[in-house]
Amino acid sequence: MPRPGLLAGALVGALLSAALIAILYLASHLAGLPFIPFDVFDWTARVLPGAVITFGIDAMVTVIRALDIGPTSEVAKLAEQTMAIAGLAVTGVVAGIVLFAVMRKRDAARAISAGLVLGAIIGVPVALIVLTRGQPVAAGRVVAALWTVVAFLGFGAALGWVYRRLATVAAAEPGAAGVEPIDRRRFMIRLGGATAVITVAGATLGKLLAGGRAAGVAPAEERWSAMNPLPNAGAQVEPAEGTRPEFTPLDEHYRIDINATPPVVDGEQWRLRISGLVDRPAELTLADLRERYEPTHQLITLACISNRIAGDLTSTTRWTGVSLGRLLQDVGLRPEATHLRIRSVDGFDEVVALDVVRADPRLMLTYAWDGVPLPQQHGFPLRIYIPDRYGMKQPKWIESIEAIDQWEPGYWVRRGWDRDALMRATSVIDTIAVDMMIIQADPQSMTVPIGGIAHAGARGISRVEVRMDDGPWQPALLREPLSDTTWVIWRYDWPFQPGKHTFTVRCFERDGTPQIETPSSVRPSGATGLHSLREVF
Ligand SMILES: Nc1nc2c(c(=O)[nH]1)N[C@H]1C(S)=C(S)[C@@H](COP(=O)(O)O)O[C@H]1N2
Ligand SMILES: [Mo]
Repeated sequence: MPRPGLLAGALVGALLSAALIAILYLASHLAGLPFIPFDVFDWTARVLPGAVITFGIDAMVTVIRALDIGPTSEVAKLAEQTMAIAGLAVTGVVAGIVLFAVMRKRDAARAISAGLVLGAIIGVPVALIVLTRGQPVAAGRVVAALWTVVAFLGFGAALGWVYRRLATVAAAEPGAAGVEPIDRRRFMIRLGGATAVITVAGATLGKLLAGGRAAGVAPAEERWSAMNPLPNAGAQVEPAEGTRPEFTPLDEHYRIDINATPPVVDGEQWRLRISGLVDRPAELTLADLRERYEPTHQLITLACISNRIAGDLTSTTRWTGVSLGRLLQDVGLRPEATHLRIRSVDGFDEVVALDVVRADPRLMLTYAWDGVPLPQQHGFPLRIYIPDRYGMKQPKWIESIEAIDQWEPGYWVRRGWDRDALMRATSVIDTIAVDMMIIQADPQSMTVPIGGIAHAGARGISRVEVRMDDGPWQPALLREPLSDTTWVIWRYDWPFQPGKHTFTVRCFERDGTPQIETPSSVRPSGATGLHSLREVF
């Protein structure tokens, strides 16, 4: 009587891990537990060498851009989540194969014990990951770790039980050839049906629960942008048709961070701890920050250092918060303090020099975007704004600030990225609005509006130029920007000429410094190079 084969083990492992994933998912929404595949994925991302992570992200962005399947940051998060879940599914398949292989030469009656051992071998390390992660867990981290062990023991026991059933079905009819395979098949079909029901029910229910309490963004009509004209409403230069929105709708702001799902912070429980080389360490509530200090507002274009030339990892909104310089007066910095170490609930951290803090009053601890509390995925309840730096220098979900007396590398700096991460000047062609061709006084001469953005952190843009093919650089019109820290919308009305043409754009900073034309990749200091678009007319 043949024992069930390794292929059967793989199949059973796959079915049971699908059910396990659905149960873990449901539990995460039902009981405030972490969704374990995401926790393991996030942990892996933190322990793998920076070069491997960068390579992975880079490959992912290349694929997303090549396939043109949607906003890079959203698709990338979805891809990460898929990888996380696939990782557990693969683990389940391997576990199935291993158990079925191990049991071949053993008494089938001991399959459940063997399954439990296997469950513990997977579950205990995973539980340790869950236990030691810094993320806040609503149900408590110990509960989450225990739940992890229980879930994997359950998985292992189920695997063992299925093995024993398959083996005994075979053993029950010794010699009765023809009976045994059908029974096995029937059992497998039933198992498939049962796991499918669990998987679909768990996933559907979990999804419903997730939707029910989505930590959404405040409704559009409550936002600052719905109630106020943009400060440049009277600007002379109109964007060319097809230029991106000058002010990014809140739900379209790009998102980049090291979490498969954003950390959930309870705003009531949360405190900002200020400690280290200060005279009066403090613990501030969100209400303290909002009420004790005059709010500062700033329209800001943020960009990710991983944004490629003409990429979509950059957005603009209105930030509101407390001047950090002002806040520090109240805690009384000791003379030895030279830097601030900022830590976030997701294990992210950065170190900012006090010279930088003192040099720019716009540097702020931010609690609102577009007039409403920070969206969960953008760092609720508190993030920092450091003018002129890429996003990697600007922690979201801040929990503590410690004054220290030396520089230390932050999260991405330790992983090989630029220690200052000053934003590069960049310019992009968003549109060549052929459909909007404008007929001039002389009907023979028509112009096509070409437009886009230019941005150089807080250094401003003084000039944008556009070139057709290898022709001379022509000046573009600049729209008055939303502020001195946002991108500038430019426009060039191109005298139409039929044929194939390549358009290239370049910009100059406020002080005349030209954008770097030599192409370089995003790592380690941000992309440089010019953006070109080719069009056939
Ligand atoms: N705590 C925390 N803060 C973080 C990150 C992170 O992973 N964790 N990512 C940084 C990076 S790389 C960028 S580009 C910006 C993006 O901010 P956004 O997602 O709100 O656009 O957040 C920064 N702050
Ligand atoms: Mo970033």
